[in-house]
Amino acid sequence: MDTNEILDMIISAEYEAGEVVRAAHGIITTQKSSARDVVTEYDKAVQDMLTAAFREKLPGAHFFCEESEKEDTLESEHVFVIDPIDGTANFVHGFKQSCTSVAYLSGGELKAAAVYNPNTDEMFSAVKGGGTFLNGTPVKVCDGGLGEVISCFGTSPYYPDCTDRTFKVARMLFDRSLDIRREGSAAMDMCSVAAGRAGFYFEARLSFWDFAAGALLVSEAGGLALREDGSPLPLDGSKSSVIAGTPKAVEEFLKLN
Ligand code: LIP
Repeated sequence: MDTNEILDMIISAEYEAGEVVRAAHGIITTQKSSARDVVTEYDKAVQDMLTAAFREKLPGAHFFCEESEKEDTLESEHVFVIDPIDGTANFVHGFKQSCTSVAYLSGGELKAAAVYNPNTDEMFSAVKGGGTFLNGTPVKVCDGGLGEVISCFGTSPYYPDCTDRTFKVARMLFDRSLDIRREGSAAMDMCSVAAGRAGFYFEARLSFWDFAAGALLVSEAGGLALREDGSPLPLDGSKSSVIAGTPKAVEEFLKLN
């Protein structure tokens, strides 16, 4: 399978998983690291659907998923980084801003990504070097710097040690941007940047499965996705801060911090 065929496989599996999410009811949560950090049967069901679909077509594939053991095989030929439901709190509480996020790596490099929001039927996709698409239509980041855009931010609610930093940045973004938004899904925030809806996004700490797909979608749409100090995002599975936005907005942010 070439990268485009692998992306088609990811997209098809995400559409199928979206049917499960749309039909969700009587959602039961199980606490993980805190009352804010929960998992549902739907997270696990979607993850199992995706891994089964990918294993069927690529038996030697490896997985780095939110709801299972993390593998240290990110340098393998076929690796799928999966957040089955990004924005779990939104999903549990009925906010229609959650998605399934899958990034495909080969040899340690991001090669393809697809993020699907079943609530809005929006499929964001990209292969490296091929641009970013929303439901098959090309999208690009918007123009302008912080003063001309909406900025998004995440609150890293699983990490209380990030709270002070988060709201210091959020206040700076509010002062310098047209307005701010906290959508509740890192992957959807990065899709908003890729589609030109938002011009900047910040989150102080995320897991690899939260940002892997969004990073490729933003960069293929002409934006930048980096650590908050401007260094490249890690692709080794480690957690990281994330900034993503138009080149001008990112440049402004880096000068301010
Ligand atoms: C969530 C992110 C969100 C972040 C949360 C959490 P989950 O992912 O999308 O932006 O603020 O801490 O990481 O846990 O819903 O997959």
